[in-house]
Amino acid sequence: MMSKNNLIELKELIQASKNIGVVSHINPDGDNLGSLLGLGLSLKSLDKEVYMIKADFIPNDYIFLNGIEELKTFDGKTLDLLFVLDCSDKNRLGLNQNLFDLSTKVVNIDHHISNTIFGDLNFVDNSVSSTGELIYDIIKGLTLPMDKDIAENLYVAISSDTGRFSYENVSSKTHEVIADLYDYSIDAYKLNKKLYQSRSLDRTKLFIEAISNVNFYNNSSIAIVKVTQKMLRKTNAKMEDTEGIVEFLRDTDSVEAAFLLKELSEHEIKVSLRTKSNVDANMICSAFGGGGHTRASGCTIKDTIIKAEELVLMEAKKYMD
Ligand SMILES: [Mn+2]
Repeated sequence: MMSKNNLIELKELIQASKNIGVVSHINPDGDNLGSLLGLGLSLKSLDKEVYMIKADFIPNDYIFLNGIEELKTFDGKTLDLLFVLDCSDKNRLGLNQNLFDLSTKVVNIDHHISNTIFGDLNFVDNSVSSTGELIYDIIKGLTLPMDKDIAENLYVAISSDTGRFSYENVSSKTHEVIADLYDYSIDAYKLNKKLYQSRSLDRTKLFIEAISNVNFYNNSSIAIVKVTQKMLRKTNAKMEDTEGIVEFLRDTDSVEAAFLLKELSEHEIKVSLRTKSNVDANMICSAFGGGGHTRASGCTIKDTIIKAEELVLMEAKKYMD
C-alpha cells in the first residue's frame, strides 16, 4: 500500500533535514491533531528541531491530548521539511499557506479522495481510514520512535475519523493498528471518556435547542438541523459545541442524509453532512465547492441560513430514490 521507494525517499529527507515542521488544517479535528502530535512527538525524539504548527484555535475537546502544549504558531524562519497532514489541498492551511514558500520540501500525507497531490512527496490513500493510520504506517515503516504518548494520539486520530470504528473505511488492518497501539499501554478507556463522555452542560443545552428545531424531508430520509447565532447566545455555547448533533440525526433509522447548517454570520453558512447507504456526502458537498469523504463531508454556502437549507435540500434530493 505504501510504496517502499517513497518510504526510502522520506527517510533520506528526514535524515537530511534539521528544521522540520508539521502542520494540519484549519478547524482541526481529532484526526488532525492526533496525527500532528503523533508524528511531531515521534520526530522530536530524533535529534531535530521540530515545529508543531497550529493552524487555528484548538477546540476544548482536544486540550487533553498528549503534547498539545507543543502546538504553536510558527516562529522560525525557514524549514528544511514540512509535513502537511490531512489536507486535501493547500487552501486548507489557511494563513499557514506561507509555509509552502518557507519550506525546501513538502510531504503530503492524507486520505481525502479530492487530494490534489501538492507535495514533493505524497502519501495519499483514500482507502485508508484516517491520516492517523497513515502516520502509524510511516512511523513503523521508518522505525521512528513510538511510545505511549504517541500511540494515544494515533488512537484518538483513528477513532475520530472512523466514527469510533464503525464506518466502511475501517479494515482488519485498522484493528491490527489499534491492537498494536494497545501494546504501548494506551489508556483507551480514559481516551474514550475524554472524547465521548465529557460534553459540557452548555453543549447539551445547545444540542436540545438545535434538535428541537430539526426539519425532516423526503419521507424523513433527509434531516436538516440549524444552529444560529441566536441559539448560541441563548445557550451560552460556541459554534464548536455543535459536535455530535449531526451524527445524532444520522442515527435515525429513516435518515439517509443529515445536514447541520452552522450560521457563522448572516451570509456565511458552514455545512456538515453525514450520510448512510447509497448517498455520497462528498458528491453532494462538491456541488457547493466543498467535499471530504463518502460518509462525512462539508462545504460553505455564502447565503442566508434559510436559503442554504433550500439549496442543500434540492441537491440531496437528486441522490434519493
Ligand atoms: Mn482525516
